[in-house]
Amino acid sequence: ISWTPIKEFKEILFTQFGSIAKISINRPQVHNAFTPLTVQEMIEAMRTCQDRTDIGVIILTGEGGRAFCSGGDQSVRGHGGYVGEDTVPRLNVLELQKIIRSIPKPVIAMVAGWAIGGGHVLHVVCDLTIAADNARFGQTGPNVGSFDGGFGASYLARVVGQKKAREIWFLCDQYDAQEALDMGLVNKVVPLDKLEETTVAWCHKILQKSPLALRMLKSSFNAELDGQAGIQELAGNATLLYYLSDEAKEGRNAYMEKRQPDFSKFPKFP
Ligand code: 2NE
Repeated sequence: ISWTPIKEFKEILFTQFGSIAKISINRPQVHNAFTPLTVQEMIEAMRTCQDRTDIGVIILTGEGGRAFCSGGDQSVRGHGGYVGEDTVPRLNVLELQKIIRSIPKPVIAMVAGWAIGGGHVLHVVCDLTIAADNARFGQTGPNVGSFDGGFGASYLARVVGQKKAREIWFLCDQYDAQEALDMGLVNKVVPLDKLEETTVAWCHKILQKSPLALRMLKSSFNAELDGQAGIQELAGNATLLYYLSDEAKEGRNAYMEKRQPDFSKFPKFP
């Protein structure tokens, strides 16, 4: 598979293959732990994927085959957050989680090796996870003086159930790919050398589907769980669909033509 660069970044690779975008953390020397800059770059890449109408599906992964992501880089964790060049402590990975969840295109976590701590939460918030047989999953927060009580706790519990989610956080054990599959934490496990091929094949299947149907489904899955923010997403999609209709266009045209709108010809559906 020949990936073409979309934009050069310092701590991630951002490439595409047809309508598939790949965002890959490029810090294999620390098992792809993220800094504020890594996260800022991933946010920018996600926003680009959202805006580009030729991109239909996004793969999130890590370089090197030994780790997806090992969470926040503890060497830059300061007083109140992770500190970048601007010396401001941040937890901007929470912003990235929200974008992954709300971007109206499927996001697939492609996990080889470690998905640990905040890196584990990143795969949890992706729509789908395909794991290599060398993948290992877990949270470490209570070991290293951290926790993620947002999606990292509540959405994890929706995925694997309350008892298992509490076990994952309270014991900080590590789980292999088969255990992750058994608890519904991942969608598929494949040999490491088949990981990218399989993920791309899933992407191509998805790309054959109706993009609006996928968009509506993603926001529908979110709506039940995400309160008013979830309803806003689903309702935004309803507005998008309404704007495509002649009925909505009559309202806009009448306003622009400084006349009363004539909605009489539009059916009052049962
Ligand atoms: C992932 C794990 C279990 C792998 O162990 P192993 O033995 O295979 O590798 P090793 O030797 O620990 O790691 C290789 C190098 O990567 C660095 C290590 O320090 C080591 O560096 P050198 O000794 O070779 O110089 N490295 C790995 N993870 C790192 C990290 N997160 N930050 C900085 N350097 C890291 C093992 O490496 C491990 O347990 N890593 C730490 C996982 C962790 O606790 N992550 C943070 C959780 S908190 C979080 O992510 C978070 C949150 O809870 C809430 C909001 C935002 C973030």
